[in-house]
Amino acid sequence: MRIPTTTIIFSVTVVAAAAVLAAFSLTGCSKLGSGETDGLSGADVRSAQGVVGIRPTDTVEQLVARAASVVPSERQLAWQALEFQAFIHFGMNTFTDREWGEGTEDPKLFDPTDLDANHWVEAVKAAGIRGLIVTAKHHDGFCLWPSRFTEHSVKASPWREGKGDVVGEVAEACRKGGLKFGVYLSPWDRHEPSYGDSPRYNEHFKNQLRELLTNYGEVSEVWFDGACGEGPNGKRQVYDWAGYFALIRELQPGAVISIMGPDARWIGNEAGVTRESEWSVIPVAGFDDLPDEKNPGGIAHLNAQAQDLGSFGRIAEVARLRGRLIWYPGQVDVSIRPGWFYHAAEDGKVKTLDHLLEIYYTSVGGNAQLLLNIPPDKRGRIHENDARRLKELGDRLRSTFAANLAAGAKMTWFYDNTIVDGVDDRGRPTAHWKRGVDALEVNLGEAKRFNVAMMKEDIRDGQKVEAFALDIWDGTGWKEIARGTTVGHKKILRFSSAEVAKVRVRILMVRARAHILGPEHFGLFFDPGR
Ligand code: FUL
Repeated sequence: MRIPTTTIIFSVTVVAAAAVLAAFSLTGCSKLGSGETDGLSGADVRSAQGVVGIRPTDTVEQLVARAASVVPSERQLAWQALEFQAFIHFGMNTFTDREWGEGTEDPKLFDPTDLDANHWVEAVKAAGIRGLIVTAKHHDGFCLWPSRFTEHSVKASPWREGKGDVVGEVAEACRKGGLKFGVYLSPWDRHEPSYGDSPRYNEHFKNQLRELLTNYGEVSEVWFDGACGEGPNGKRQVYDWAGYFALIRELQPGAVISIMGPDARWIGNEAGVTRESEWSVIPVAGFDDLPDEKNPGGIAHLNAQAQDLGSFGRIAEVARLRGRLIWYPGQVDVSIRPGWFYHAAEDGKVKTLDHLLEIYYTSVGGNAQLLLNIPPDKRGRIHENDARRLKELGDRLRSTFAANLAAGAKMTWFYDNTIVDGVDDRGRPTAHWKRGVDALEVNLGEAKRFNVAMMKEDIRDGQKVEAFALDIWDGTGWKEIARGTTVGHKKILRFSSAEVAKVRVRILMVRARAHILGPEHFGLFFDPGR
């Protein structure tokens, strides 16, 4: 819903209605009949606030209010705060120089000469990464941990004389190094004989999940890949998604289930490209969170590759069919090299620093989480070229974001030209919370040079901003230097450097009065490399 700041009377009316309706839907009053809006299909996979029903009879104001009322679960909040994670593709393909194995590879081929998970952790931390997800089992079915339920694993390899456990070493290194730890477990398994005999394989898969979720301490994310290359005459496996989700919720309630799961959605490509407007509030024309194998990009009823996933127009379109609004933030998975696995032939094709910065700014700075893949080589080490690039990336980000030039600045919120003040228990201006904000003026006290601006919404209360502009005071008047659409968890803007003492954010369109912009929600920085 577009609420132009110039038409204050209209916006006040809509916002007041929005606030009332938002509260209404949070207490469950907006729910449709007969459990349709539960969004819980067997497994209790989504918190009540994370789903709100929408229907053809909803008015524009009701839809806006419902959209503004959807909030993340605690696990999604913690996950969004991570911002930047490492994906580690390592396994049989590393030794066969392939991207997809057949499942028939001899386990004896798996023999890293110098595997050191602590080195992986240190290499990715140099980039500023906060979590790591390892491919415990890729499509070829070879397990990086000594699963009791198959012989096709590290147990049958010469590595550490068959006594090694890559998953265990990685989990331990992450804990030691202060990184979150997650697992990728491919549902498609080209080795396991029970694959295609649906109940038997589902049992097998759950057994493997149970091992991973009970033997390695805290698991913060389970990444379910939707890929399956069986083809028309291949095996047909009906996955027990509800059963998998229930098991994860039972054993690791804090773990986010990504891609073929309810908590984080695939961004829609593997090139590191984020939409200009990334919404975490997504309308879906269905009432369950179960993935659909025909749609490898995530849960059914959602085409994760569509350009428009969350605009108000899209919400209205889905409402006509009846559906739900869910909190479903995006994750950008992309490899530092062309392939997901290590290939010596790609040693010279590590993405440039500029390319990685572009990906970082548009994903982390575009309300999405960045999951950057770094594939260890046959030694079991991160190749020198990749390690060097990770360090360069981290150095550049650290030198840019070390000092927030707006820290300590005098911030003034304007609402209908009225200055508001007062602070609530979360440090937010109270009057601002009650009455909304149209603009934030930041007085730096003296002229400072910056070329990067950062904004955040307090997403504990949802995502509301649809458009905003950034102005600088040039001594005589305000001059617009940048514009953005969605904000969400984080928006970062880059522009030619300015040296001024005063800047202003104008909120142009909101779904409910934006209650962003506490001092920790706005920053100005100088990127020395631009
Ligand atoms: C895809 C897989 O087929 C690739 O091998 C890789 O694991 C990527 C992250 O997901 O669907």
